[in-house]
Amino acid sequence: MSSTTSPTQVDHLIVGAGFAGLAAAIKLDEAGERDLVVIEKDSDVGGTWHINTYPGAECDVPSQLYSYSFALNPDWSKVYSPQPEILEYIRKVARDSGTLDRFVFNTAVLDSTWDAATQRWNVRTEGPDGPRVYAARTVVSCAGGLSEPRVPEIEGIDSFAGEIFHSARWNHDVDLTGKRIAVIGTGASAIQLVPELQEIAGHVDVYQRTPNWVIPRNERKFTSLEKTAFRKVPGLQRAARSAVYSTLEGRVPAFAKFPDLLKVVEAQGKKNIHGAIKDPELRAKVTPNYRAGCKRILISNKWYPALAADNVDLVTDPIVKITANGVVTADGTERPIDVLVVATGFYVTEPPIAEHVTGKDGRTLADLWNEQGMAAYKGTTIHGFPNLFQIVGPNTALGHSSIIFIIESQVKYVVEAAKAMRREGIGAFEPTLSAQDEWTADIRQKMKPTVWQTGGCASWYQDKFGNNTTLWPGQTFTFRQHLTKFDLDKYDVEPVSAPVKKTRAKKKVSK
Ligand code: N01
Repeated sequence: MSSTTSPTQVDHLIVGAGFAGLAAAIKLDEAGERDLVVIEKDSDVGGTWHINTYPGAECDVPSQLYSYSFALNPDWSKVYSPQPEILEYIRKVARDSGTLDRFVFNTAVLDSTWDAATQRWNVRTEGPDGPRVYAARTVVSCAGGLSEPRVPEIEGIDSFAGEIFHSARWNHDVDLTGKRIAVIGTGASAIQLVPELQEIAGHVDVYQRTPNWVIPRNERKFTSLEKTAFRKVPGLQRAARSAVYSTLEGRVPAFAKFPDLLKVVEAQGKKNIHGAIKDPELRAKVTPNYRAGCKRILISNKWYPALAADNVDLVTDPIVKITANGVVTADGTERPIDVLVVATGFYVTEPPIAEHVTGKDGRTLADLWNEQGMAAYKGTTIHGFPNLFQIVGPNTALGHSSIIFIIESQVKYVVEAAKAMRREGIGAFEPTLSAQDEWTADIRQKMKPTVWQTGGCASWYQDKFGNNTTLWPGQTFTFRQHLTKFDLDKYDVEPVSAPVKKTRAKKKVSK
């Protein structure tokens, strides 16, 4: 279809086919909201778990909880699942859901513009069949907070003559055996991939700007008896999931109100360092000088042993430039390399996608958020951007538990909103500015005593104004309580201006 033909009318356009987009499709479909399309820029479902294929990629949240509540999986091989297993899980849930016929792959959203006259979003896409326009009653943005790789702006990085790639865009065509490799970054991705590289590379230089607290990973395989019991004993797996949930929630008071309690984590981190590293200089280099939890607490049994290996150097002198052949640090040393891996994270607080979303007064989301930082009512809806839902929007990410709990909470809110639109004959809704401002002010207040604000580190949780616009500053069940009902009294609402297709609820996908 060419862009000159009339737009495809659709009730709900979901952008992204990761955990969030798939949950939105399944739950809207179950509620009878069948007229939906999921646009995905990649070739498959899975989102971050489809894209992040770097060696050693695994989840750092136990899979009993890092999975949908409506699709428990008794077959997880171990406590923390590897990326291929999580991807296969998402694929299976997608196949079983009966919604895949409405997924459009290899298609990018170019821009989305609110049209007040039709009470629809005009969403331009580009896919294998060329450009297309959808006119959608609602847009559910599930593009992910960690999807746009951030490549560091280091002088000369474009002049590097060897292979260079980001951890989230791994180039599997490059044979790394025996190579001299530099890895920039020591975050969650780097601590997983460096031990894998150490085993095969000739030499690895790890460039660390700030050390992280890394505690042991209590990993183990599930026995076949456990898997059978999860499958056969009613309620057992749900009880196991609840136990993981409660353990992780039990940590919230330390993060949110009493950061000094996190000294316990620091003791675990120091023990982890001392167990693997003998060299006092290296021990000092990897020991953080801020409160644990201020940056994400990482878990690994392999990171420190890898740093202590003979073929690995941890470089803490700042990088000043990159040449055709290597990396130059402030002390003037140039370390030659064949391959440069940038494990430098993502655009989180200034998501590039916001530049392509234009609200009702003609301003983009990026214009708005550049001025005042990211903000959304309940992390989900935005004043001036009617009928738009942000899944994993501002202040919904977690430092302690499974984001899938948050995703399911937000998706419930989307479904409740869709029902309200039909029940009340609503054509357009947006949160009132006062509701959104009150919500944001409350978050800022709650954020003040948290370790993310007081812990003495710089982190990507904070935006350029110094506000933590990324994390939810409390218990996840509180977040869920806030989103159980679609609270119409907090919204400016317009009646529907054109007839809307009928719906019929269908049987739930659940096990
Ligand atoms: O990215 P990061 P990530 N020069 O932003 C450094 C999730 N995740 O991809 O700390 C030199 O954490 C930067 O240094 P500093 C998880 O939510 C989950 O590792 O800013 N260094 C840091 O060391 C995680 O939090 C899993 O001083 C530069 C690193 O690069 C999120 O993804 C696994 C630099 C970036 O670390 C992001 O993790 C993996 C520069 N110019 C990831 N710029 C699970 O297991 C940046 N750095 C579920």
